[in-house]
Amino acid sequence: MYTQSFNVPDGAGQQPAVKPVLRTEPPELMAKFDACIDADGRIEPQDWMPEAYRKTLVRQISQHAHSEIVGMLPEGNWISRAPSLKRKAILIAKVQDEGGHGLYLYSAAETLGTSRDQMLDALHTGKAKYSSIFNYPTLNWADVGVIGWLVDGAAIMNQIPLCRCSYGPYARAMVRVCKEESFHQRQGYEALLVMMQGTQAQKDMVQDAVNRYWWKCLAMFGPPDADSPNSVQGMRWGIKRISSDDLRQKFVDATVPQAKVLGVTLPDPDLKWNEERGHHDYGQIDWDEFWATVNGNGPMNKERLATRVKAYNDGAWVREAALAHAHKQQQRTLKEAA
Ligand code: BYC
Repeated sequence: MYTQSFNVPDGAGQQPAVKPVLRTEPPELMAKFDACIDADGRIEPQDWMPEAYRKTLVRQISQHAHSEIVGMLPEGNWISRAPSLKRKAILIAKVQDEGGHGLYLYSAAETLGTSRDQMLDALHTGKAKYSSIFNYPTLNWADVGVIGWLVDGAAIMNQIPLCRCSYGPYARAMVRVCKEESFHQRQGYEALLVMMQGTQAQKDMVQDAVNRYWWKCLAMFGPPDADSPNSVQGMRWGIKRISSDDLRQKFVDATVPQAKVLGVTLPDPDLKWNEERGHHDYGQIDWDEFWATVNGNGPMNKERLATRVKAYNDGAWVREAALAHAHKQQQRTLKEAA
C-alpha cells in the first residue's frame, strides 16, 4: 500500500544547504566518510565515523526502539478484550512483532557503542524520547484498527526511506520491520472495513477513533521542516531521505482515498485537493499539544512509563536466570576444552 514512498519527491535529490558541522575530526578520515556519503555508500560499525554522526544515529535509533517497545502497550491492553479468537491471535502476533522490532533496533544501536542498559536507563528515567502517538489512550476496539491503519501507516511512510539509510545495521533492520509493519497496516484497515459494514454503533465507533487519532498521526512525522533542529543534517548524512513535511504530505495524499473507501470523514474542514500543487491541502496541526506530549505531559505519558519500568523490574529474574545459565554453559565448555 505504501511502496510508492520509496520514490523521492521532486527536487529531493538536491541536498539542502547545511550549516557546516564543527570539524574537529581528522581531515583525511572525514574526507573518506564524506566521500562515502556523497557516493550514497553504506557506513558499517567497523568504519570510522564522526562522533556527531554516531550521536545522531544513537539518538534516532534508540528513540525508534523505545517507540516500538512503548507502542506495545496501547494495543496490548486490548488482547484480553479482542472481539474474536481470530482478532486476538492477530493482535498477539502484532504486539510480538513490535517487541521484535524494538530488539532489532536496540541491537543496531548497540553496534554504535551504546549498551542496551544505557538506553533503557535513559527511557526509564524520562531522558529519552519515544513517539508522541503512544501517549494517548485506546478507548474502544476501533482504536486498535485505527492504530493499525493510521499509526502503522504513518510509521511505514516514515520508515520505508530508512531502509536506504546510510548506516548499514539500521537500514537492514528496517527492511524486515517495514515488511511486518505493512501487514500491521493492512490488518488494521481490514478490521475497520468489517466494522464499517456492521451496526451504526460500530460505524460511530470507527469515526470517533479516526477523529481522535487523525491529527496525532500527522504530528508523528515531527515538527515542520523549518522548526526541525535535526532534519537538515540528518538528510545531509543520508539518515533521513525525505523531509518530515514531505512525508506528512505523502501520508495525507495516500490516506484520503483510503478514508473514502472506508466511508469515514477525516476531521479537517481544510482538507481539499489542490490542483496546482498536485497534493491535498490540510489544516493546522496543534504543535503546542504535540510539544506538551513530547515533553512528558500528554494524557498517558506517566502511565506508559510506569508500566515499562514495572515490566522491566518484574523481568529482572528472567535476565538474571538467563545470565546464570549462559555462565554455567560457558564454564562447562571451558572445562570440556581443558
Ligand atoms: N514523538 O529535529 P526533529 C512505531 C523529537 S512509530 C516524539 O524533527 P528528527 C510504531 C525529535 O526526536 C514511531 N518526539 O527530529 C508504530 C527531536 O528531539 P531530540 C517511531 C519527536 O530526528 C506502530 C525533536 O522532536 N518511528 O515505532 O529529524 C506500533 C525535534 O525533531 C517526534 C521512528 O522513531 C514524535 N512524533 O525527526 C508500534 C522513526 N517527532 O531527539 C510502533 C525514526 C520529533 O533531538 N525516527 N520528535 O531530543 C525518525 O524518523 C525521526 O527521528 C523523526 C524526528 C521523524 C521522529
